[in-house]
Amino acid sequence: MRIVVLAGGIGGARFLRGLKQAVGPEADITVIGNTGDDIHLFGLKVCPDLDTVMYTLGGGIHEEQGWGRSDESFAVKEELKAYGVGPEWFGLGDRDFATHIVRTQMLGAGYPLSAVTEALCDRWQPGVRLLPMSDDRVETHVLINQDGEKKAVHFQEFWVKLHATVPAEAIIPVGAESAAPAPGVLEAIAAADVIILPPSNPVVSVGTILAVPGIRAAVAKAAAPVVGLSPIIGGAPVRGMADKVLAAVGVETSAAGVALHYGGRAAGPDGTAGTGLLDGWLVDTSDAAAVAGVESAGIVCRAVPLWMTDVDTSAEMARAALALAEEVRRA
Ligand code: FO1
Repeated sequence: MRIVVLAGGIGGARFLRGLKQAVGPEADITVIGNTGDDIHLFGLKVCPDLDTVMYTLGGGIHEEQGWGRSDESFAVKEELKAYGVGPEWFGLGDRDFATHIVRTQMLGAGYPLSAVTEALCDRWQPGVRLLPMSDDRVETHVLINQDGEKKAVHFQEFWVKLHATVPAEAIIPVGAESAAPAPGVLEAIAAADVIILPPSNPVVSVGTILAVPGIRAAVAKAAAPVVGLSPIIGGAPVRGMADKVLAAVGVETSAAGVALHYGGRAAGPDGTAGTGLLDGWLVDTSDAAAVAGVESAGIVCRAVPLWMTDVDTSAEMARAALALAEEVRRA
C-alpha cells in the first residue's frame, strides 16, 4: 500500500511513528515535508520539520521536545555567545549542528534539498521516503503588530523568540508562489493509495505545503482517498500555538473549523463537486458533537481518540485513518 503523508513537525512526526507501527515494514510511506519553517543561521540552513521527521523516525529525536537531537550538548552555542554572535533564542545543539553543516555543505556543492535530505536519511533510515515539498527556498514569515508597529518576522522568531504572544495578522510563505514541487512529490500524490493530512499545523505546516503551486491541485484530483486528523481537540491545539495562526487566517480553532478550512471533495447536494481536499476527517471523541457539522460539508467524519500519548495510541489513530480511507474509497 502506497501512503502519502503531508507532514509538518512534531505532531506529524509522532503520527508517522504510529503509522509505521500500524502498517509494518512492507508498506510504502512517502512523507512530503514542510520546509517553510527553514531558517538560515550562522551561515547554515536549518530545516526543522524535515529534521523532526528524520530524527523522530530514525531514533535520534529529543523525545520531550519533539525537536533537536537526544543527548545534546551546547558547546558551540556557548562559544558563539562568547563571541557575541546571535541569535541566542534558537537553541542549536552540537549534534544538530553537524546535520546543518552536512546539509549546507551539500547544498553549496550544488545538490538540491531533495538529494541532501535523501543523503541525510541514509544515515537515519527513517523507514519512509522523506521529500521536501520543494527544492526551492520558501520561508514562512508572520506579519505582526508589535506595539502599534506592523512588521514581518521569520516564523521561527514569531514561534520561538516571541512565543506567538503577539497577534499574527497574516502568514506569508515567502517564495511559495515561485517554488516548484520537489522531484517525486506530484508523482507520489498521483500514485498514492491513501493520502493523509496528519495532525500537523493546518496553516504553517500543511498549509505551506499546499501553497506550493501544483500540490493542492494534485491532492484535490488524486484518485486516492484523502483523510485528515484534527490537530485541535476540545477547541484547543494539542500542542504548539496553532490557534494563533488559525486566527490569522480566519479559521475557527475547532475540529470542525479545520475540516471546513481544508474543505470537502465530495459533490454537494446540488451535485457540484467540492472544491476542497478531504473525503474523511477524524475528530477526537471529545468533539463528537462536531461530526454532524463536518458531514454536512460532504466530509465523512468519525470520532476516535486522537491524543497521541505514545506510539500505540498513535498507531490506533493511524489504523482509524486507514479504515476511514477504505470506507470513503468504497463510497
Ligand atoms: N523550538 C523552540 O521552542 N525553541 C528552540 O530553541 C528551538 C530550536 C530548534 C532547533 C532546531 C530545530 O530543528 C527546531 C528547533 N525548535 C525550537 C523547534 C522549531 O521551532 C519547530 O520544530 C518548528 O519550526 C515548528 O514545527
